[in-house]
Amino acid sequence: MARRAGPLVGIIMGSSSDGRVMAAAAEALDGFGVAHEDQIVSAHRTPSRLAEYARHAEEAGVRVIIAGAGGAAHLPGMIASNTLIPVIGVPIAAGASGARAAAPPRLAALGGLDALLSMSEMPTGSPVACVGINKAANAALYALKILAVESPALRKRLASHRLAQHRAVVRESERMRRSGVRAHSRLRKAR
Ligand code: RP5
Repeated sequence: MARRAGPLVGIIMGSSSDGRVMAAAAEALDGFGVAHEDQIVSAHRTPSRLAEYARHAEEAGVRVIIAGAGGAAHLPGMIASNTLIPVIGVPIAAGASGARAAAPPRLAALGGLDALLSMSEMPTGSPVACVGINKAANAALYALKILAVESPALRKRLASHRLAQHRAVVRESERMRRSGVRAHSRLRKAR
């Protein structure tokens, strides 16, 4: 895949209150130097904008869309039904993690399970890949794997990332082996 100016990944979310969770997707993509464009698109508050966004993403050459939403969370499914670009949904524990996190969570009654089921149970015809609740970084890593199919350079970076994860666990294990699990977890808490 040749280097280009436009965004390869479109990050969208139903509300600015989803931003704190979705920032983890942007952070992961930034870590790999992959360009993304971030927008708010609400399936129920801005339905016409949703269709416009799907057209825009196709025209801009976006290869993967990461869509985060909470509650009934129809954003990823509706975007998927408007485009052929693969969509990865991030179910958000709405109200629990947003800008108003300090306020009593209004929509967190189902703890994100509502959004998870809305995305993973898309009826046959318009599939949405779905990560765990609030797992925006995983959505980005999955998007990177999709992009890596066409990019040997990105594939290499993902392989180094995997090796770095492996080494970090081995280092941590060695520390635990020396100190024992009780002291190790005390140290971890103190860190
Ligand atoms: C959904 O409703 C959004 O994705 C958000 O998670 C949730 C709450 O939105 P706000 O009331 O915080 O704007 O559409």
